[in-house]
Amino acid sequence: ESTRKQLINILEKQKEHISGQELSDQLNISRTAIWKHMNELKKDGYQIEAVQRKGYKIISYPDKISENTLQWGLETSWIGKELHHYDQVESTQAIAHRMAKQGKPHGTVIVADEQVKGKGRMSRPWHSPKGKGIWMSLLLRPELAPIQAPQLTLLAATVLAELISHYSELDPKIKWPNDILVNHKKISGILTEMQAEQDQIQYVVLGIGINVNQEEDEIPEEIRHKASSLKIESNKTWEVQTVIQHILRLFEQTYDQYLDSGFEHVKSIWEHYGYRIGEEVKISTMKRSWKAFLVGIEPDGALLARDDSGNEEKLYSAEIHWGEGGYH
Ligand code: BTX
Repeated sequence: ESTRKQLINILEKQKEHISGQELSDQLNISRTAIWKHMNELKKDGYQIEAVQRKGYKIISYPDKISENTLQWGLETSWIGKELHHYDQVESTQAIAHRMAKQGKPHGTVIVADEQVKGKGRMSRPWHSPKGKGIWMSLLLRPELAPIQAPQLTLLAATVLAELISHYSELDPKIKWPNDILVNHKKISGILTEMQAEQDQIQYVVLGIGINVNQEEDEIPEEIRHKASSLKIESNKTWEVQTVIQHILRLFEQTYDQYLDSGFEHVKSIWEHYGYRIGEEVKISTMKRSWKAFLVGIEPDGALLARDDSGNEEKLYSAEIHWGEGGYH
């Protein structure tokens, strides 16, 4: 761990001021070195109070996100070790693909404050206003077969649902395959893109978009009936940087566990949060229209449904009438 990171850790835990001498003892560096670190921290937006004979105390944290601030306090072992932050990009997906081709490592993270061409699935647009959300792509190089790729998307959705559930009173749901809904409205979407050969994934770019601090009038009018933000739903402002760090940590942990022990665990968490799982919905495909009981998900990412006569069917892209609320 870097001295800088240790220094921040100590300061964070401290309720009162801590003296330069004590810091230099704990970190085993000179007081001049402490002083230099303090100046660096101030430059990066930390407000630090220095009181004579008492010492230092953090008054406020930087609100401007940077590669440094994202990496300090990031408790991961492989994800985000290489991390790139941009003020404005077209899409973090495009950057991640470029970096993948340049050979950047598994676990590389791309974060932007704003996307001007954020994209959803099937070339739909993804609204990504400046500083209001998390617009992030993860570059992964899993040793998995291409047919397992959908599991990574489902895994990412469980990570987001778990976090929202842990850090708020909200009741997040995962709408198959991978939208996160709160109160029937979409607050997050996941876009997984893959480069693969016959039987081996070369790389996956996993894009995560989360509406964090938008107010109602900052959601485009045409989607306001079906989209929302963490702030709108929870009535509090979320610290984007901290949320990113939590996501990366929990993603790493869940991913490692998944590689170790398989999909079962992810599947059960997914089904726990699954929107309308265990309920009846209407489904219409080209062939027929029917009432389906949603059973759960399958290892290949399909949604498993059962009809009135007990026949089970795997759905991949059926038109599902989710009913109720704004979301259709
Ligand atoms: P999706 O195709 O499920 O959702 C796109 C649809 O959602 C749009 O057609 C629109 O109706 C609605 N929508 C657009 N913007 C928002 C928003 N901010 N909140 C809620 N609903 C919205 C979901 O695709 C996948 C989104 C992935 C976004 C990430 S951000 C980082 C990475 N970079 C990038 O360009 N995309 C991914």
